[in-house]
Amino acid sequence: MGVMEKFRIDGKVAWITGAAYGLGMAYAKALAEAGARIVFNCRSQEHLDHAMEEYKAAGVEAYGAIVDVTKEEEVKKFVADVKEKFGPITILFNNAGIIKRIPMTEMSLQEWNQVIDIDLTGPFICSKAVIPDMIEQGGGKIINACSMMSELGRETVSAYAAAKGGLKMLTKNICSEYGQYNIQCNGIGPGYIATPQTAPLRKPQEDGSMNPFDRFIRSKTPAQRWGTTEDLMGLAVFLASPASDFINGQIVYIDGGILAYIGQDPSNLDESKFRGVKEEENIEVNDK
Ligand code: NAP
Ligand code: GCO
Repeated sequence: MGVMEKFRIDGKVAWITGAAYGLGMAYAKALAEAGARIVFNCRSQEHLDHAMEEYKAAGVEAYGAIVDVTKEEEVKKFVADVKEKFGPITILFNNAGIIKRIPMTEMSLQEWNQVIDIDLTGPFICSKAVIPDMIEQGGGKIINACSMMSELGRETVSAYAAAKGGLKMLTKNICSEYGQYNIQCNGIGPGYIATPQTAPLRKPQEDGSMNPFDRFIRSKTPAQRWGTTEDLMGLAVFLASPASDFINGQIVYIDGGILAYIGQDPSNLDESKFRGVKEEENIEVNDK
C-alpha cells in the first residue's frame, strides 16, 4: 500500500457525534473526503435541518438523526439503524460536548451533572454501543474530543475540565482493554478553536475593543491566532485511518503551541493586527 493510501477510509462507516456544526462538521467533511460514509447526530431538529443543507452543499452524503448521546436506548437504536442501512460503524468520533462557564461554588449539581453526562458519559455510552461490531469486523477507530482542559484547569470550567480529564483516561482505558481486537482509541486535543462554543470568548467589548480573553489566548499562542476548523481536519483523517494503526491511547494536541509556551504579556499584542477576523457562523449553541 502506498503511503498516501494509508490515509484513505473508503467504504468505512464513520459516526461523528454532535456534527451539526462546529468541529464535528469539519471532522465529518474531512472523513467524507477521505472516503468514509458519514453518519451523525445532534439534539435539535433545527440544527439537523441546517446541517443537512450544509452537507449537501459541500457534496457530502450524510445521514443524520436526533439522538442525545446521554440516552443509551436512543444511541443503541441509532447504531442498529445505521448498521441496517449502511453497515457496521467502525469509526466513532466522540465529538459531542458542551461547556458551562460558571464559578464552581456557584455551579449547581444539575449543571455539573449535565456537563459530565454529555462530555464523559456520552463517549462511554457511544463507545460501548459500537465496540462489539468493531470486534466482529476485525478492528476499528475511536477518537475522543479531548481538550487542553484534559491537561490544564482554568477559572469557571471545573465540570468541563473534570470531564475532559476523565475522557483522557477513558481513551487510555479503551486502548488498554480493546487494543487486542485491533481497536485504536486516541484523543484529539484542540487548543482554542473558533467555533460557536468559543464565540463568547472572542466577542468584542461594548466599545469595540478586543475581548480580554481573546487577547489572553493570542498572547499564549505562538502564532497569535485562534485555530480554525480547517486546522483540525488533517489530524482527524490521520487518527481515523490505517496511517495511525500503531498509535493507541494517545492524546494528540493541536493547539498552535499553547501547551509548550509560557506566553507573553497580553499588553504587548498589537490589536490592529487582529481587527476584522472572520467569525464562525454564530449558531445558537444549545447547552441546555
Ligand atoms: P459546538 O460548536 O458547541 O458543537 C457541539 C455539537 O455537539 C453540536 O452539534 C451540538 O448539537 C452537539 N451536542 C451537544 N450536546 C449533545 C448531546 N447531548 N447529544 C448529541 N449532540 C450534542 O462545540 P465545538 O466547539 O464544535 O466542540 C466540539 C467538541 O470539541 C466538544 O466536545 C468540545 O468540548 C471539544 N473542543 C472544542 C474546542 C474549541 O475550542 N472549540 C477545543 C477543544 C475541544 P445540538 O446542540 O443540536 O445538540
Ligand atoms: C474555555 C474554552 C476551552 C475550549 C477548549 C480548549 O472556556 O476555556 O471553551 O475549554 O473549548 O476546550 O481546549
